[in-house]
Amino acid sequence: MAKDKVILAFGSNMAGEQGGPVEVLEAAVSGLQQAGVCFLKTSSLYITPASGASYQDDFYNFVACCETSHHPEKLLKLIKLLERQAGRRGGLYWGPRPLDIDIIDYKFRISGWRQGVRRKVSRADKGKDVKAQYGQAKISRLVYPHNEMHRRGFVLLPLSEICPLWRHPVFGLRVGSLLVQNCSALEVRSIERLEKSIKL
Ligand code: PH2
Ligand code: MG
Ligand code: MG
Repeated sequence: MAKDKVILAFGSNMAGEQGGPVEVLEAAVSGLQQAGVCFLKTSSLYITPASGASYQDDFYNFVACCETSHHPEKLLKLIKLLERQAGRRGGLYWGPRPLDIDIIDYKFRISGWRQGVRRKVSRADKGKDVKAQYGQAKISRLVYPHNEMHRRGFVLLPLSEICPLWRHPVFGLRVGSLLVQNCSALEVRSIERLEKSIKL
């Protein structure tokens, strides 16, 4: 993947100001486009069981590869505005939400990951224990690559559809390897790909 691309992941599992989840997601895309974010590729829509707190409705998820000249802070501000406009309020951590937009990758750069705990690893260990090479991302508002995306089938599967060659900037692993290493077959099988994508 070229280095000036930005990857965004979208999710919705409840109705919002613009209608049902699909309408909310479409409004978010058009809000980003109006603010100068160019959509190069979008994945299919996926229906995914809610991970984390399972009592809630399934999510509609998709991933997009975009181009933007906005700085990360500006992009995040725009995302938060669109989430609020969709009707999202504080609410439960990992609770149902009309709109969630996560910055998965910002121009292949690394931010918010604790480099201080990076340790020397022997050649034999390389690629095995990623945490030994790079500390887990700290909790901060602006972290990229997203600090949990490498474990999430509902991000990795759509991403593998549109950017199969994408490599995680911290772990150096391709999206397909992350899927195989970190997601169970059961989880992957529970994800349903729809034959449609979000209208651009
Ligand atoms: N987002 C979460 C928590 N759990 N599960 C699915 N399937 N899809 C999501 O987008 C999602 C989730 C936190 O943002
Ligand atoms: Mg999220
Ligand atoms: Mg989010």
